[in-house]
Amino acid sequence: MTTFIRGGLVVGPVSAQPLDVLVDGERVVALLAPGDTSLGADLAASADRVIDATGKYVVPGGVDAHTHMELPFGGTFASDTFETGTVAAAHGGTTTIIDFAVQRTGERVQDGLTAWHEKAAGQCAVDYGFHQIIGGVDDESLKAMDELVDEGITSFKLFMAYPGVFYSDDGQILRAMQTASSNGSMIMMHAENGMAIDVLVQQALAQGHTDPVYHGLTRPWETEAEATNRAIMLARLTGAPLYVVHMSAKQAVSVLQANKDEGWNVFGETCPQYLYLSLEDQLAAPGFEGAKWVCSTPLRAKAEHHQDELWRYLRTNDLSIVSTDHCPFCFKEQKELGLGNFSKIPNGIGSVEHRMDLIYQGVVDGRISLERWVELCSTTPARMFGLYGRKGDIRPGFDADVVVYDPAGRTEIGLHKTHHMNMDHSAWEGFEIDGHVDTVISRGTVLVDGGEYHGVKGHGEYLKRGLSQYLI
Ligand code: DUC
Ligand code: ZN
Ligand code: ZN
Repeated sequence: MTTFIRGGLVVGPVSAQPLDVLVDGERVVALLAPGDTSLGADLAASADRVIDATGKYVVPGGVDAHTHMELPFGGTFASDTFETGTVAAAHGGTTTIIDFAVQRTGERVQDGLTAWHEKAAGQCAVDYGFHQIIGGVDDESLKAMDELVDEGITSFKLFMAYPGVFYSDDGQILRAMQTASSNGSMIMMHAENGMAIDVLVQQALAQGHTDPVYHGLTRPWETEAEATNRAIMLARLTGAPLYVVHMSAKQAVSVLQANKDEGWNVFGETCPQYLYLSLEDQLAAPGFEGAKWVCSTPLRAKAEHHQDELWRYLRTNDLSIVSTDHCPFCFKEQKELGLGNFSKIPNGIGSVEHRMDLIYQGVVDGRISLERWVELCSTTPARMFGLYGRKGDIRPGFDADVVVYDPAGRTEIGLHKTHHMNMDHSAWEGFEIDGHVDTVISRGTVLVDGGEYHGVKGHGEYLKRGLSQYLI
């Protein structure tokens, strides 16, 4: 089966060029300048399928390096399964996800990983890999880290937050980093000072402050900046590469920037919610409505001016990646677990469907270039997590994961508009994007065309990842 995508502007991380793309089976086989007849006089006539991309961008499928399908959290589970979440991802032009397998405290790492394989196998619309959450650092889990690298799981998430749940203390973090340093893997860090936050939470509740906005007020930027600095210092001590997830505080990124500038392998990710949503406009919404936007790190105050700085850090590559931290919960019966006590609201926002659009809006708004959009959403996540060569670019030999994006189109986000995530609300209700995902191709198979879904359950394959291809 050959596919010929003609007439579009092929956008990569460094250039945007008018090129035709020839796909054979699951792979890209050639990029051809318009009029190039070296592979045949009329490829449009000989190809099995022709996609006309005239006036459109042809971009590598999105790589969302941070999702949580079915994550157990706060007495419930994230509401998207691998099936529903990857269908939603496909609609939004994301053709690869990297989800977090979970070792709960007291559980064996390998058992947690096996459970994740069982949840995902045969269910996914798009390709998927795993990071591993280490919920209990001990001799056995450190040994498992070495074994997992051989199984294509080359990054491990630790938590400085959530004492009693996923939390690791500094000694445990140091030991895990030493292991990562010796086996070449990446430590991913949830950098918030969980011990300090827990005290602030208890004090707020004791004063009768139960509304969702207190989730943000009890996790001030200092708790993120302090933990980020501590994580970086421990990484420097051990030589482990460090990737700080879901960064929302400009002060935390500033610490990261200083250490990057010194040449350390420390990297940062932010998420669409921190670029567009705020404590005042969403988290402090009347009544219990703000629960929809309870996530950690929290949405920050507009008054503190984080968003412009985060966009700037995306431009300067002090932040390297935009992922979603997709962790959806329904309002009814899930977010409502925290009625009368904000600390019981399950943490998370669903965005896997909207990342490519939301960050493209940054191109329209003049905040980032077209090439940087591709680099942040596809190329760097692929390189950071050992998938480059297959994912993250449109080049001969790469998987034919391609999105035809229409800059003249429009996307209205909302529960009754564009919404395939398994949630009873959209955190992005009312957002409008000056662009549109037209066609989505995964390994040569058309998943979405003109809004119509053609994918099949189980098309998505497990990706055994290599070590990071982004280290200095
Ligand atoms: N943050 C969230 O918002 N949800 C899941 C876990 C996390 O760290
Ligand atoms: Zn986290
Ligand atoms: Zn997360």
